[in-house]
Amino acid sequence: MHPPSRQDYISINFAGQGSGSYNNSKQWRRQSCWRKWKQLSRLQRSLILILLFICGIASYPAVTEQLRDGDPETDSNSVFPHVLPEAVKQDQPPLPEPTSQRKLSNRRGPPVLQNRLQKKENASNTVVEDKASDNKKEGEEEEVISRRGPEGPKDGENKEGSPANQKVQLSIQSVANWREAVQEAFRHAWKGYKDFAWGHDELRPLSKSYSEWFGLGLTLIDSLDTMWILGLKEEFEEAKTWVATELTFNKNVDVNLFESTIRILGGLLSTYHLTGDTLFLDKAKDIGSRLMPAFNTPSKIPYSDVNIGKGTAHPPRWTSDSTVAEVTSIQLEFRELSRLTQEPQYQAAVAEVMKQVHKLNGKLDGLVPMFINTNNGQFTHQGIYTLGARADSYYEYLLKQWIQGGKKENELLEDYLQAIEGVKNNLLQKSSPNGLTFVGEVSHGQFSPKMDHLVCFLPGTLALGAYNGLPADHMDLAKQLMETCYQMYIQMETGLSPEIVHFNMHQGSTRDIEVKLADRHNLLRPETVESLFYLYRFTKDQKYREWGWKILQNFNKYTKVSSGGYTSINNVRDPDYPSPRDKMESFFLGETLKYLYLLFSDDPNLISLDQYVFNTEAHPLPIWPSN
Ligand code: DMJ
Repeated sequence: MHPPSRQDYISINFAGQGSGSYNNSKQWRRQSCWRKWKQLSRLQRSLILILLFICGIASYPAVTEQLRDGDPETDSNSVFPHVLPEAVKQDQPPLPEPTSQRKLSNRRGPPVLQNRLQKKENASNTVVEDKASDNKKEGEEEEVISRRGPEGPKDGENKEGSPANQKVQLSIQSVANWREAVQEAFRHAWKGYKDFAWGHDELRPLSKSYSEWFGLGLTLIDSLDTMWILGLKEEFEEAKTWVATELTFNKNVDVNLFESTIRILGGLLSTYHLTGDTLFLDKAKDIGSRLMPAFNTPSKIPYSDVNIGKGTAHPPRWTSDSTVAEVTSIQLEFRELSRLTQEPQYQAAVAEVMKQVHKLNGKLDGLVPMFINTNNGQFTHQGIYTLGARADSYYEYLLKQWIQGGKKENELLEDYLQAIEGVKNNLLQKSSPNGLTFVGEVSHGQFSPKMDHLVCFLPGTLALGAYNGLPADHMDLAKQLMETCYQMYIQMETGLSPEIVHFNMHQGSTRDIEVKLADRHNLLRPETVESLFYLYRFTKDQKYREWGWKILQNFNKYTKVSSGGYTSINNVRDPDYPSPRDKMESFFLGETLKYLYLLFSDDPNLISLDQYVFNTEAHPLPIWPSN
């Protein structure tokens, strides 16, 4: 390639500006103005300069106002419609907005920054606005709440007395509005499911279709008890009719033992308990008995997959291993099925798994590897210890089985306590620069500062343990981890957490949380709002509700699809293009919205934690009465 000649340069420049003659005449005008300026006397020039200066000052507010408002054609809020057109029609603030609102919403930058700016600007009228907020509806609430509430710590601020730890006062009316907003969100999600995916497993809200996993109406069953708890009677009745008339498990389909246990068996059992309707118990017995072939293995550690029509089971094609979390997180459901049916085989099968895992070698201070072999019953692929994917709910179910059974099964408690010590000794670290407490992973003796969003179940589980008499420092740790999980949301540009984060630990880091490109998705997961629910129930600290409200607003802003439903997204770091994935997971209705509603509920008897224990899919099962 030859170097550009002067001629090339000029022609490129001209093309960019329109035409050569336009450029020449502009130059000519500039020269002629300069000549006239030079012909003026010094006094005349000074007077003109003073006048220009005064005009400049007078017009300053208008200029800055205009800059702040941004151009509605190019700012982030108007770009978004082209990305998620359906969502915007309904969910984005209509344009043009009143100036005061536009000032706030058009700014780019992380929500935490935007909120700080709002707070500063409105500090003087906070009290008046707070009172007014009591009568506001969902859309109006956002602005007011963000002025009052705690925000994520600025660098160096996540300590006692920091904004994140300030006491928050919420009016009864505000929280009632938040409950309504959750009901509204559920109805919206349900509308999409009903219109485009009725009776199928999952809604694909953008393509207005569905995807099938087991072909068992997964979202519908996962949602039953949520509708009951949220008081959505009409929707519940429609779904119940489908269960009564359409749902059959006599189908030649392979289902995953763990997923169908926690979502289908768990969902049916809890709906039976809440409603007393034996339809749900009958269906629970049917699916429960069809899942039992999974336990017919040489080791009695179950296979991952079962064909519920044929009564055969098998591991995945590529291995004879099962996932540790999967085989140890089906116990609450099968134990309850035995208690209700008085048929001991369900409880016996899952208790055998716990017994074997309790005795196994290969743990690190009570922490388990991720895989277990169905032939010899030994851990495999040893050396990786995580509280995230493939191990997470093992820890959750140790505690919850102990609670379910009336706190008598000491092996479960011992394993749980030892595992939490294992977490403290091996996985717990602080980030830099702000000292966020996080749970990393150990891989073959090496610590990795990686934390899955899935780990955010842990604050809630630790708090539940402390509430049930376990060491008080579990609650301290729960609070610290809760803060970290919230930061995983609020430090992202959309205010939604990615699937996985990495924490900085080296001195001189400028930010605590890093996200790899491949980890930027958000699947509408529940773990953080689940933990917020527990933390609020036990501490009554309103800040947890406010955090939940922020998260719900961000789900509404970036994942809601106007024709119905919510979608998982690919990129939580790009508010202009979050890149919808076109899938609404059943746990968004089964768990995320249920926990949000319970977080905002003022009635501690709405699923009392003295009477119920939630399975890992948020289906409440009764704590057994002591004999
Ligand atoms: C749910 O199916 C359950 O909460 C499970 O324990 C983990 N994964 C999803 C939600 O993220």
